[in-house]
Amino acid sequence: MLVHKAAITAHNETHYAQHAKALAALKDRIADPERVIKLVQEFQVAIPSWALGTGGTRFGRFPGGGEPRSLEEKIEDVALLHRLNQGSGAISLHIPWDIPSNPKAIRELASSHGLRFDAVNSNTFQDQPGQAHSYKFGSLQHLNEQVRRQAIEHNMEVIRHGEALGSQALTVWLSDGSCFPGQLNFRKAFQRTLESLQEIYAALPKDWKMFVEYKAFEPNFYSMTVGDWGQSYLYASKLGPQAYTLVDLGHHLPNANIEQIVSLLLMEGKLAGFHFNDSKYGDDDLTVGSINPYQLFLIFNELVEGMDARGMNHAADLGWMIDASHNVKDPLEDLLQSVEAIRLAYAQALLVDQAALRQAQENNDVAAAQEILQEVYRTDLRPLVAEARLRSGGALRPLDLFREAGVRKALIAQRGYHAHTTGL
Ligand code: AOS
Ligand code: ZN
Ligand code: ZN
Repeated sequence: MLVHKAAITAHNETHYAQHAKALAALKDRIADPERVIKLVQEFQVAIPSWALGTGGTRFGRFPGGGEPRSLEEKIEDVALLHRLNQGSGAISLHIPWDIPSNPKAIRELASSHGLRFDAVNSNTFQDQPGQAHSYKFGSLQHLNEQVRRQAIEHNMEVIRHGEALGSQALTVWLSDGSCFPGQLNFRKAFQRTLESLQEIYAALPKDWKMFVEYKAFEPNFYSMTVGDWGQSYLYASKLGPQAYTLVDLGHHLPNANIEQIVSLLLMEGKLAGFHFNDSKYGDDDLTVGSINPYQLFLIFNELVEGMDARGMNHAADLGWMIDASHNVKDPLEDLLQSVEAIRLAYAQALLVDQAALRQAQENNDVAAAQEILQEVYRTDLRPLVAEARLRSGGALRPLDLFREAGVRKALIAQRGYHAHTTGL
């Protein structure tokens, strides 16, 4: 482990006085800070295995060195994040990028670092070497029964890998769709996809969930077969109680009201959880909270209000995952920023005065409603999130410590500058 407990203790001692002062001032201003600290401590965000290396655009990739070369090294990286922030206690794998050769050893390695496996992801959006049939014209929607069979069996194999690791959910993201008008019969494509998903659903263990992720565009630019939450919801409803809709924040048409989508899916008991990221134009997969942190807060406000209305456990009842790609930042620094942004938005939402908001809504007091939301959004709650980290054994300032400890330099020395991660 590149950052020892002693280094975290020393770092925390250096920053403690300043932190304690900021925390005390904040505690004077807000209601029940202890509750927020405890809930933030419990709130863990899964790191995607495919985001530990440099992503890139279609024009190039500029790696920063020391990327994880194996699943074991990916787990080491997530363990390091978790050690620093005590908020990244899970990892989400993508098959076949991360097939564990020895699942028992991988499971033990993860649990020795306090990590669990969140949803496993299937991949029928790329052709793998030696694959019998191509996904050029889709996978679960394909006209050819043999292509569909291959994609169905791949998903079943992903479930088996997930079971061996203790995962309890399968995320299906399909790139299926069409690039030109007339290319596809929408109704028949939907029907074929549904039938394929039904076969996969039938193979789900009883305590598993299926997450159906939608995306409005890309790689097909005319239609996507799971193109929006309505379509995903249709599949999930027809499939049954173990199927849910997964919201990736970057998968909407510009200016979509994501918080409203979240609220209604939650109301229907069909919200799976999230692929968190941020975006300006499309599926940019940027650091969470880097472009539109207010939207993130509004989403969390709906989540907290909606989960409480259904008596749900905030930490355990939905899938909290990041889906990002890092082009110019160090991936680990970027992920530390993302987890911080998510926990901050959660803490803000916990402090919304829901009773006052309800009253403002019932009185059509629009100005008061805005004030209630913005009062908490504009309060700097970072000391609360830092306190949650501190109490769990993490660092007061994870990003600073990551830099002070020279983690990237050490990773480059260990793994080499040209180490290339599997996946993106
Ligand atoms: C693709 O745009 C989706 O966000 C999927 O979740 C995908 O599996 C993931 O981004 C890895 O490429
Ligand atoms: Zn995603
Ligand atoms: Zn995406």
